[in-house]
Amino acid sequence: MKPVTEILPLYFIMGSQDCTHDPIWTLEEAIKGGITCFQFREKGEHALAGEEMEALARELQARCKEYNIPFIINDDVALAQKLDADGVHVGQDDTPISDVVHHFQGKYIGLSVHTLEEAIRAAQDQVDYIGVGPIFDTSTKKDAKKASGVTTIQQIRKSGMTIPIVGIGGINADNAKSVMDAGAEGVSLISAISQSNDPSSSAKTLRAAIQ
Ligand code: TPS
Repeated sequence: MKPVTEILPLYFIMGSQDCTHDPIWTLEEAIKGGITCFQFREKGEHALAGEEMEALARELQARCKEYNIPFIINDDVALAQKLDADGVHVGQDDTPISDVVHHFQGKYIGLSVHTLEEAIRAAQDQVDYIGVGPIFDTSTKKDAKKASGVTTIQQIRKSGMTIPIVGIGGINADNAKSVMDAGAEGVSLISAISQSNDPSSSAKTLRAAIQ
């Protein structure tokens, strides 16, 4: 397993509902452009379910394996176990984090946090990394909280915590650097790549922006 900080720099998240083009093509292009991690998040309106969802997950996982990119599953703990995914990412209202930590020893475990207090609890619960956001306004997650800018990341770092952080929410090539400068190990994003007509070049531009 790669050290967690190595997989965080350009963390791409996507489900079929987020894609302008074919999801498998989109992921392959994103990998070629230099993403460092992938999270499968099939959620919301137009999301696939059941066998169709699982078939897509397996296809995407195979692409990740081919290129040695960690394959993380959002929220669906049962699917993560069934597919032996490399990790799981959960939100504050999903499966209790202590259960996830217990069942996924040796896998990457991520948790979404919105505040310094939630970050402190996440570190106590021994999650491997936190997704802090939304940093900027996002139209991708329908129930997203209010954008906080990079303030929460700065507060977490000011408090002395060293837990690995990815910023998320409305991140693009123009604002990615500000997230890194605030103290994050990486940026996590959906639409900046999933809605691109050239996901490879979008990923490349993002990589350059965070160097
Ligand atoms: C690593 N989350 C917060 S904002 C957002 C999502 C999915 C939408 C971003 O879309 N951190 C991690 N994974 C998660 N699933 C979340 C947080 C939750 P866009 O980049 O299009 O604004």
